[in-house]
Amino acid sequence: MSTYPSLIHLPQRSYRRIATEEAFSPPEMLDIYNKILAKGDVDVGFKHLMGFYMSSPSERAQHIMRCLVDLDDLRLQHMDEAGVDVQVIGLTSPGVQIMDKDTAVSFAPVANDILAAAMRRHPDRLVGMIAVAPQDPAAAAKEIQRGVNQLNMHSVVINSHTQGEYLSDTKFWPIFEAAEAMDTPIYLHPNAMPASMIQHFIEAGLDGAIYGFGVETGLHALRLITSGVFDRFPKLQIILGHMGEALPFWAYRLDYMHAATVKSKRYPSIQPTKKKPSDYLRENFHITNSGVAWGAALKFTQDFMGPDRVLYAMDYPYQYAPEEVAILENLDMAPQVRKAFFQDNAERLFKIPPASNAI
Ligand code: 1DF
Ligand code: MN
Repeated sequence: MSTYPSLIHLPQRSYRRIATEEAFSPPEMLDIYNKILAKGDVDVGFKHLMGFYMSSPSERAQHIMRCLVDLDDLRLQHMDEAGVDVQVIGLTSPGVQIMDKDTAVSFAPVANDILAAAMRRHPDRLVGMIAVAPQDPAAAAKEIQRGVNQLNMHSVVINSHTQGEYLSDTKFWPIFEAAEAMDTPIYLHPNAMPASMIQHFIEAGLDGAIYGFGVETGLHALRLITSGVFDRFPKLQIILGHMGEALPFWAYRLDYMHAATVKSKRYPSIQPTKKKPSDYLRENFHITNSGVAWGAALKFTQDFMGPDRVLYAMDYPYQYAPEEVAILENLDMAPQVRKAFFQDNAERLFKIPPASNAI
């Protein structure tokens, strides 16, 4: 672990730091993963992702596995040491999406119940996202309703594609219908690339969080935009991590080439949409800085999205880098924008109540 500037040197805070893309895995899920990994025909991306973390003797892998399964002392200790007051937690990638349909549908509620119990043990520190099995869109829609009504969760996590299938396919749209009706944003979190895409990335060692994740999740978000999801569900909100998987930087060219592609009737899959791609990015997305503690990129993203749509995230435990909190705190940022980034936007989007010890 690196040494990091002491948080003691930071200015007094009048706001909570809420980290919004934090991960956990129930040990029960790792048991299911072990069974999947033991089979002969295991998905190549899954093998290179969780297959690595669950078997590597490296310090990084061992640390991550220890942190993932803990929802109590170790996690709270790391939060305290990094100055993170609240974690918004999702089922780690690929969650249930790598499982067969029946296992996925039955395990998603189990994982959600485990997370809800941890929220009750640490009500001021942990906030849960609802895991769903897209393999059964109707069951996923029901689990969103149960998560809101019974588990006090107000957001959904989906780890990008489900065995090579994308949510742009209308068969998945009951999930969006439920999310829009229940006012639950969907965190579209990365997954290992599908087998049809991953080989050229693996041969260069670039398939994971280093680059492949961003390419694949950015593609997924664009597929939602170009397939007309947001014309059908105008209030739906998608959250993207990793500074929007670079999409704000693409926005100008996306608008130009989308218009050109539509006009030339080049592909039946690109039909006219009511708005420009950049309009949907600004109106139907929120972006977190997970994994990117870089002032220039954050300022650009706040400028593009507006400061009310950009949120803080650490990406614990995959990027447990406490020094990045100090880097972000020391950026030149207006006080109300800093408070929106660390606290207000997350409280609004995830419906997080004030701390119980607040005056
Ligand atoms: C990694 C990164 C793995 C993230 C993840 O899930 C993950 C990684 C297995 O570094 O290998 O969610 N991440 O969000 O950046
Ligand atoms: Mn993550």
